Amino acid sequence: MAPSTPPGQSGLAVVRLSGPDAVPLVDRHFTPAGTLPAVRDMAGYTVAPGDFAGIDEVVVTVFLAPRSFTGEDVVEISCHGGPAVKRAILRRLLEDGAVLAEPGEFSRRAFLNGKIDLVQAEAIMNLIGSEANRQVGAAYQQLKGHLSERLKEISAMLYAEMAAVELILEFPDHEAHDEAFASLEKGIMAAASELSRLVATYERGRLIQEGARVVIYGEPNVGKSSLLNAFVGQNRAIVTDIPGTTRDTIEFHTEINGYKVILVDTAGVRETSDPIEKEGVRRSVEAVADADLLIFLFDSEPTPQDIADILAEKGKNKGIIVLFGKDDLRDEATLEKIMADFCRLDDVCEADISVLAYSALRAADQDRLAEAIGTFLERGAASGSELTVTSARHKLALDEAVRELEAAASDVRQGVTLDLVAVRLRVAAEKLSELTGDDVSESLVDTIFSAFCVGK
Ligand SMILES: Nc1nc2c(ncn2[C@@H]2O[C@H](COP(=O)(O)OP(=O)(O)O)[C@@H](O)[C@H]2O)c(=O)[nH]1
Ligand SMILES: [Mg+2]
Repeated sequence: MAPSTPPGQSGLAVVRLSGPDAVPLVDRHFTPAGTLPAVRDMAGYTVAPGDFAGIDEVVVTVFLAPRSFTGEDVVEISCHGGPAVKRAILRRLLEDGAVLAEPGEFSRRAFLNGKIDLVQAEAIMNLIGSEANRQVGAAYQQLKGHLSERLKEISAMLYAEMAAVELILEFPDHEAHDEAFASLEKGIMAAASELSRLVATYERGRLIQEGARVVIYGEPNVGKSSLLNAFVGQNRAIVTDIPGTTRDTIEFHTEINGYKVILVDTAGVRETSDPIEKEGVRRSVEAVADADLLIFLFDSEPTPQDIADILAEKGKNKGIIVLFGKDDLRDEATLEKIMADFCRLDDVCEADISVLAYSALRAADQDRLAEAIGTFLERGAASGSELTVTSARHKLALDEAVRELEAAASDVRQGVTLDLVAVRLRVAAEKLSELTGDDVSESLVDTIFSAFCVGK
């Protein structure tokens, strides 16, 4: 048993019970309205309003095993969401023998009872934790079982190749021997390339799941904190005209084009003897290293060193937006000259860097910057709702499976004994089972479900 809604006040709250005693437990405390049946007589998927132990007017929903989320009998009590109401109902049930659920226990039981696999259980957690639309989309794809299905198809390919190995081993003198080897290698490579395609989606999957880290970078006093504040819509970071005001990195979570974006304000990078500012500079450098997209902010013209820095970061596969800030202080001719000078540099043009004029005082500039960030995020996005790997755990397992298969194919090519090939195929298949949880250690299951919230 656990409250499935968050603590505090709300219109309604849900207390959920799962297990063979769920129905008799609630039955003992619930009086249905009018001529409605008692909980023990309710069919699965039915609801009844009534009185719970003289505490509150509630609505009880019954799900009977195996047709419930956990696969066990489940009863949900929707009560009014007052903290004292919830406490009283929970206490009454606890006194009557109900046990409080661990975090993720309902999902864990659903997994153990075969209602969902591990990928789907993790998808539920991601769905609950989603901050942006794309996260919801990717998690829901996985919850619906699309990733699990693809993995099952690929596993089936591997089992077919294992059978082919057995066949060759059993009939070594068969005349079509060479063909069998060629087809075996082709089959293994086909499975490997299917898996590689999934692995390749992780680059975007990570961006979707973890959010894009967009780091504002530049010298002290160019307007970095003002830019963050303009996005937040309030004075989140301290802004003064004293260089070196920002000593720490400040993060703000927002959503652009449905993507989770973590906007990071940094201390300006400069030589300093102040130990606090020094630490700030160190953190800025760290933030830059972790960035997916860097906003280089200038209030004047970039120097050759600045341009070298921009190109170096671009080379590390980061997106770059160059902003000529405090543009309200410039006249148009100056801006045109700066832009022209900057864009005339061949290396810069080739590097495909967005360049914008910006003022923290102009709302339209926020929109244009958001659009430029959005364009970066959409880069390489597949059209439609392509299946995406969003978990590092999944990516690692897939990587290992691919490595095993590539080694197996190369073994076949080089005529290494097929026993070894069979072992590699089995290891690869096990990696896939580890992903879905068909073949997984208890400690991994514990780790995964302990990250869940209570009541799910
Ligand atoms: N005119 C103008 N002043 C700005 C703009 N952005 C920041 N400032 C001013 O520049 C100074 C430094 O800003 P701040 O955001 O603290 O810069 P940081 O050190 O890069 O974080 C402050 O006095 C701000 O008011 C802008 O777009 N236009
Ligand atoms: Mg600042």
